[in-house]
Amino acid sequence: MPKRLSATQIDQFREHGFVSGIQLFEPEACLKIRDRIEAFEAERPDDARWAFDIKANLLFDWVYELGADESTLDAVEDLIGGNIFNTDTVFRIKEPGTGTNYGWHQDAARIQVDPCFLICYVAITPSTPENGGLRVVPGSHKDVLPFEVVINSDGQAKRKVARTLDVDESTVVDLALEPGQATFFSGLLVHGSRPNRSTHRRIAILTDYTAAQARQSQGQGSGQLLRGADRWKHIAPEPVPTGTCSPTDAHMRRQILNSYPENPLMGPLAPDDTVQFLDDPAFGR
Ligand SMILES: O=C(O)CCC(=O)C(=O)O
Repeated sequence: MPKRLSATQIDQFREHGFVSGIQLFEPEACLKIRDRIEAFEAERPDDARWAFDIKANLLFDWVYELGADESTLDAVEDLIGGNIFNTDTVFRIKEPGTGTNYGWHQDAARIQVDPCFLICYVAITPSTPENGGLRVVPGSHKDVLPFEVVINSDGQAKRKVARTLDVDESTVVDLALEPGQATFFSGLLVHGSRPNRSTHRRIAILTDYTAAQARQSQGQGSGQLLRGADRWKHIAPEPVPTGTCSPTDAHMRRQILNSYPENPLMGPLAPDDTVQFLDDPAFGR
């Protein structure tokens, strides 16, 4: 018996690679989340850039808790089974009138994960076609599609990313969400989003949920086991943060990213590459 989703929603995820409009949090809870985000930005403006990016779930106790929400995990369990890791949470904030956008991509293009992880995109503010909400290509999750690797220059943290080639724009679907609603989509679904042309911030939080038995095609991933058990040991265990971006948490995140540098977001390491991620420059390496 599914725990949270209907059989139709589960079928839709399998067939089309996504299911959207799942209410995970109440709008009031989203206002509190937004307050926390904005309080951190006000107190530590220089840190928000790196702390809200890769594995923010290792830096903020409340981000960890959000990802571990039981009702969210019930939906995740319906889609990937009951042994669940959080392998990455990121904030994706688009300021009004800025160019930040995400070209067409499959997160699992450069490093494949078998079985593939799913991504939960939760809208903290409304997420609409006008403010650069999520857009997807239904049914594109069944294979890795041809892509090129580029250094992105579209307003995000600079890193190598895969960009899917030859997307047929006539097949694209815009997914509008109200605060607290989520889209669950396969890490292989082609998706992207355009700049925010509205007069308000667009805030979304994205979490990758990975089944404990999953293996990466290259390198070893790491994650926080949120539900069930891990008898496979393919994914290295990560600790839970103790504060809100304390020096201890920041140091722990750096150690994890240096120890397990190859993951779907950071991509494979070429022999002459050095590990690259945004961090507090004051720490050194
Ligand atoms: O926030 C968005 O609109 C999409 C983000 C995304 O696709 C990504 O971070 O890989």
